[in-house]
Amino acid sequence: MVTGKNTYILAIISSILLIPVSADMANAESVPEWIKNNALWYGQGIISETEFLNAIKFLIENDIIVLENPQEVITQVTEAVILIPNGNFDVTSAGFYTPLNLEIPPDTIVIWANEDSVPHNIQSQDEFGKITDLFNSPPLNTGDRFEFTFEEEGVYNYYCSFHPWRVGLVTVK
Ligand SMILES: [Cu+2]
Repeated sequence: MVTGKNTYILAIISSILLIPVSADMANAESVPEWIKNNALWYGQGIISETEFLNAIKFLIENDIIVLENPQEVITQVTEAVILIPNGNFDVTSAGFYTPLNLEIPPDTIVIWANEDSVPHNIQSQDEFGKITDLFNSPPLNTGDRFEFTFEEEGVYNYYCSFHPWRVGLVTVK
């Protein structure tokens, strides 16, 4: 017969197992005997809920249950690449930035990669074509890269001051 308390223990253990844990968790031998007894005693009503939860706390504090660091997940950043393709310098060519309008979530690192045969730069500007100081790369030779992290939502314009007919967009949303 499953008592209320046993059901509660099962719920706690189930919820612990749903938390991403490292492979060390599988090593049941590292769970001290007194904790296994605590689970039994809790089920039998011999010890209190607080004492039982303290046993689980012990497992976490002693790295027997290893929780993934939630902070790492939250601050994880992604990268996106904008190619400056061959022929980009040529006003008559179709060598547009690829993609021409990059759409990304906040906190994405954008990397411009110069695959053209001549140097380019990347200069931020506003929607009217006026230079802003948000980002400004040095001249990028063939094979060079420049990166900038977009933290906030918005539409960001940029161009190349050597070839001012080349304009591109980064949309953060
Ligand atoms: Cu250029």
